[in-house]
Amino acid sequence: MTYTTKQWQAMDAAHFLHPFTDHKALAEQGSRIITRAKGVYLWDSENHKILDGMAGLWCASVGHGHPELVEAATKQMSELSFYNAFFKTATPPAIALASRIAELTGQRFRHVFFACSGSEAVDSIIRTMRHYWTLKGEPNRQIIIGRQYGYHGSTIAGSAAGGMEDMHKQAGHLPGFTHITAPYWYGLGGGLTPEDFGLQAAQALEERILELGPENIAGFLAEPLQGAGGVIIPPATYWPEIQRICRKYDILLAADEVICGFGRTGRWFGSDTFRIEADLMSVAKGLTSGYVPLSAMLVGDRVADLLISEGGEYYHGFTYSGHPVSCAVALANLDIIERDGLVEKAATQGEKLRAGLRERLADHPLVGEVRGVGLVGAIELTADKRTRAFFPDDADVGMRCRNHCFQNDFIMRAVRDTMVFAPPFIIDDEQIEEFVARAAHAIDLTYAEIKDAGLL
Ligand code: PXG
Repeated sequence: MTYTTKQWQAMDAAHFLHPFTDHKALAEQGSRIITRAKGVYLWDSENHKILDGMAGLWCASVGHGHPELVEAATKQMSELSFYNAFFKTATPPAIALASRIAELTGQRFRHVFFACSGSEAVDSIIRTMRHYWTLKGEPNRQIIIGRQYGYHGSTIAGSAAGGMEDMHKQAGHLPGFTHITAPYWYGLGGGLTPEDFGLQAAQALEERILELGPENIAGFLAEPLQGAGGVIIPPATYWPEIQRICRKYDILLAADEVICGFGRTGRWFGSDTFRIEADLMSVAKGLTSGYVPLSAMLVGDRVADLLISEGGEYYHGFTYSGHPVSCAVALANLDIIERDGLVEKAATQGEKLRAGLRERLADHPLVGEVRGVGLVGAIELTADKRTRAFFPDDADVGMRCRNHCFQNDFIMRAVRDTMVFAPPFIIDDEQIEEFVARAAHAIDLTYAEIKDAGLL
């Protein structure tokens, strides 16, 4: 198909409804048409080479265009492109991947249920938690506790579990969900030390449990670090206290590892990095590096044993649960991550990236903090470094910075005024220097623009 950029943009505006997009505004501007990618770079229809600081959308861990993943998909498609797992059948890639994932978790999660998206994996967790308590003879335990700024997907249940107010307003409020504060020290910690604030944020869970009655709570669902909420990394005191509270009230704990899973934080799972002992986990993105859709709910023995021994038929599943092509790609992807030491690389390259950003930006008047773990991180843009003050919402400082990145062939995401990044694990030292230079340039341009606009 050889259309011009303008033709693509016109067709796009006429027919394609994008996720999380103001379509009227987009139609005025026109989409950027991304046509190919290799390693850490994307190219658009005008042949601009763009540094992808978001690994697609937190997913392309092994980089774009890896020939081994193309080969794995091609091979599996020619051998068996699809068969389902509903009626006493299974395919080798799905079986092999389930056991491989169990192995990667050190057999802490020995059972795996496949779906296509992170949202579906989260939905599976919610219904599995509720089913577990019904089987235990405590059917009143229905409430799922999530968090402010939590993101668990965009299905009705996923958005209800997440803590994004704008989503709740459009999707409607489902009963059976409640949210506690986020462990966002930079934004909410005030004068407290991160340690004291972390404890306080965790104790909000205990308060909510007591308020609603532990006999009504199914579980607590949380990301090890909150990705889409702005790469909110909890203080060290947070997770141990959450763990203590879940144990005390016998609340199921589910770790949503859709972003953290498979190396993003420099360990295989965010649960390893933050020492979380969850009963269930959801994984997606990094499982296939985003080459094909695949997600999974990982079930620990406490839940799996009851589900299997007492549950009877499990009335849940998707046509593509355990899709053989997706599973074959995931197996090849995990092979690459292991063989090439990419989990360790995420840790070492992440350190270099943060060091580079701090060296370049620590004294920048617009930068309040650079934080991260492994290859996921954030740069806070601030109106006042000393007080960590935010700009007014309508100043759109984060969006201005995102636009400067984009116009200069570099991708970072803006969450409020927090710039977030999550590049592929294969990013090399030279590309890290390029990343730092491009980020600094975009922040300089943003600073000049908001000074001109009288916002500083
Ligand atoms: N849980 C977490 C922790 C996620 O980050 C989902 C569930 C849902 O996954 P699916 O595959 O249903 O999208 C996610 C997805 C962003 C952004 O802009 C983040 C996600 C998705 C889209 C955009 O940061 N995370």
